[in-house]
Amino acid sequence: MAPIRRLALVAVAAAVGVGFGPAAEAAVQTLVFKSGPVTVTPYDAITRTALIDSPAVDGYVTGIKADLVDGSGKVVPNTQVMLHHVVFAKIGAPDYTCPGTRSQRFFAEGEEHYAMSLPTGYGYPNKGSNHWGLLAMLMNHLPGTHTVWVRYTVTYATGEPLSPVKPIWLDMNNCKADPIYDVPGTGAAGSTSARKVDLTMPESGRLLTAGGHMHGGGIKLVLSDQTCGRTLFTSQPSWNGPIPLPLLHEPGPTKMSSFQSPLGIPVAAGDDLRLTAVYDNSRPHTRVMGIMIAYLAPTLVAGCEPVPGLTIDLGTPGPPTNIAVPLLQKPSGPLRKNIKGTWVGDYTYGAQRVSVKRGTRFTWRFTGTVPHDVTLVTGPVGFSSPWTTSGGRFSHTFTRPGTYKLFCSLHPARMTEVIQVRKK
Ligand SMILES: [Cu+2]
Repeated sequence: MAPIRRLALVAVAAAVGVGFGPAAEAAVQTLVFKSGPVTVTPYDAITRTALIDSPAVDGYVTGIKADLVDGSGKVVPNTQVMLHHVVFAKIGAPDYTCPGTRSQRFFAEGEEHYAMSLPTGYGYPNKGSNHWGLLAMLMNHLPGTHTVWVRYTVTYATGEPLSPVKPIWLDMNNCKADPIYDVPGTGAAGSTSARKVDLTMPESGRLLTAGGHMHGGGIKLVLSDQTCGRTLFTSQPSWNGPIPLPLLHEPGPTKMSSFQSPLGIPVAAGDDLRLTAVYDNSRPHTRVMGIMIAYLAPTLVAGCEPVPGLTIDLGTPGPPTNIAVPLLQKPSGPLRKNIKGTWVGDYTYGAQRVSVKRGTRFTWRFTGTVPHDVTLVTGPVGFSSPWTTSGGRFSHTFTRPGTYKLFCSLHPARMTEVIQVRKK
């Protein structure tokens, strides 16, 4: 993985009297930080974890957003190098829904470019001694190798106590670094696939803001309070905006709606808070996510108090676009009939053209030194393997006949395979 390093503070606005106790003057600063450089080879995806700089004095994060920038500080758009997703975490602090990791996820964004902003008077508490880490996944849509930095802009309040908020991370398979799953896409036109995750609220409070993250094929993310039998907020995807070319995966939403509310959505201790991710199921969508991060201000709440009006940053939501991703590299080599598996090496599949009978259990044996996967691009049923290195294996049973076009989602322009599944 990436070298772990402390990185330079790029710009700090003037702050007066920071860190001198209650008498200190209140100040709000805009802090701009950069991660270390990340170099991405042509058409490849890359993941990075790194320790990053954070505010040097005690205070509160009241807003945060992130971008990719080039060496001159210019923003790099999604159509060039895509910020698939980036997750910020406070190291050593327990996460709300995944306390075992000792890594408190407090902000995330992706292709939809969510910017978190808390209502006045609230902040995410941070100490100058805290350490931040980031997990980023980037994808290069350009034919050349490019080096980029994750730039993050933090609005930071010091010198006055704010009401603290706690970030609540909800996703469809919590506590995994890569919280993905596959939508099989075996339903009729108009059919959907829903997954859900539940959190029994350990305390009462008010949700002040939340943003969502979905992938291609996403219809909506629904946050509900099952105890009160009501929907609290629905995050909807927008699909307008330039499509990054060449297509290296199914394009994700260009925006997900978010809300902000100074009064906050009341949730009581013991309430069953549920996040439901709804995807189109009329065609496969592989490696999808359903994530919401909501910010809770703990306070006394009676059961099922009325939900106040929300300020919603809606975007222009609509149904997911139907875009078929082609294989960028034509699978080559001899047609291998009725084999039961193949190997996956660095940047190639052993057998790239395969024909098997329905019912065949096919096994990929990984031999590469860098992680690869097997991901359905188009075909009768969506499936994918985890990122795997040498010694790992993955099996899939082909129950439906048809043409399965596959690639490695990390190296989609280099590693392709097609499996023809015959009725007999
Ligand atoms: Cu690969």
